[in-house]
Amino acid sequence: MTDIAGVLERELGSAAVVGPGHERLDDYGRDESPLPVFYPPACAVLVESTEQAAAVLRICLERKVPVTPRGAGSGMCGGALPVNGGVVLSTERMQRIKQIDAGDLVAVVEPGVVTGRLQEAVEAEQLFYPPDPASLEFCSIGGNASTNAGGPRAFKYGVTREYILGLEVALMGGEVLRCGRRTAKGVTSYDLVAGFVGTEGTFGVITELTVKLVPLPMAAATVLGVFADVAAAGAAISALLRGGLRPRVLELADRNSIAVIRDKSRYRFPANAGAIVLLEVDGEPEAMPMMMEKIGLRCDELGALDVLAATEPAERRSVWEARRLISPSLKAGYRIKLNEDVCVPRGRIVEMLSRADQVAAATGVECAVFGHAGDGNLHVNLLSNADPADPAVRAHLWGAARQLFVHTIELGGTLSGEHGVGLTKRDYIAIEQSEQVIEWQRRWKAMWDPSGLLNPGKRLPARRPSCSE
Ligand code: 2HG
Ligand code: ZN
Repeated sequence: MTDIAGVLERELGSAAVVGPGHERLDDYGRDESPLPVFYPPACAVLVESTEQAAAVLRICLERKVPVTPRGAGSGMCGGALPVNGGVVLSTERMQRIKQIDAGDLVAVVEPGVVTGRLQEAVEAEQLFYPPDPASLEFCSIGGNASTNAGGPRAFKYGVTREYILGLEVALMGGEVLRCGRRTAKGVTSYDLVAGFVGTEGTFGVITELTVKLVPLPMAAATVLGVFADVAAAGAAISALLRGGLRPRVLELADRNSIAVIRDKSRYRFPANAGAIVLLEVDGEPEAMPMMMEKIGLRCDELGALDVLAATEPAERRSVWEARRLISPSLKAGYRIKLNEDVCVPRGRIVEMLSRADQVAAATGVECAVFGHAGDGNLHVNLLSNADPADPAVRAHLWGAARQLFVHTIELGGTLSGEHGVGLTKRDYIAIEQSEQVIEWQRRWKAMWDPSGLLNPGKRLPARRPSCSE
């Protein structure tokens, strides 16, 4: 067996390699996946340049060692886990913002830049990078591109894919490819960039990104509508969507999600709060009061128990802090948090909420639902305090997830709106996609990675798909 850590240390220097015996090595065998899983790598390499990333991919191919790219490790589907061991190639040290160009409305960045830091840097120049995954304080832009991350503001501004204009990618074997453009429009090539965005590091390792920026909205305001239950909130969301309102955010959280943030929020939720709808608008400062009043009145008409309108930055920040705390608070409150992020067509949101209820009732699994309801993208969290190591417990929860997936597909939806497939959804993909579609994806993957050594075991089921864990 190759001493791959030793080889990489000789080529790249020991500072770059987290090898056997290093206290941090185990960290690279975990991520934020729902049911705790651990796949120890032989070593992790913390590259600092494109050349180093390319060298790792060359050496791994020469030595036939699997290599798994990793950003900040905030992924929730095991996409960055080295399931076959080998090398983890981490871009966490590639943190340079190389350029922010207000004239061209682009930024050029390295993949390890934390998304929230990029946002602060561009906002200081009156520019805006809209994608806002809930983990924006620690996730990185390379990981966001690799998973095509979403976030609340995707409702108005779209997901990460819409902001990636150009990429530099290190390919298996060490070739470096620059593709895409810096222009607002461009149709001269097949869309190679789209091929790397959202493919979870299975085609190549992103080493530089040219991202699109937009002008910073001059003002924003947040409205929180409190409803008696999730059915009332869902109906309100559908009515708001049909009424032509165009907030930048349209989120929902149910009773169990409110329960975990109730004590952490500055806003005192009414005792009978069964669901909340969170809306945010942006635009000219003068337009804010009128827009907020309109939304507030509409929420009242739709049966809201209470409406909070927040314009002050501190007040808005506290609403958002509470929203972003839902996921970590559920994680802290339960031994198992199996979080799915199904997405249905907008017209089926109310039905999907009731299907989630049905799954909870049929399986007896506790459930919290929140997320980007305006996009039809619901984080259905299946929760349990049973022993996560017990195979029967895991099978029961995955059985509930499977039911949820089947309901989602019946409603014309998709298994993941933003978190990805990685490892955890790989064996359920056949519920959504035909064998023909899966087979074409296998061929596409084989074009970029004929050796099958780059992020193996992800996204695509084995040739005979099985739909159990
Ligand atoms: C969010 O929107 C994240 O808060 C996490 O996508 C979702 O934990 C979850 O289910
Ligand atoms: Zn989300």
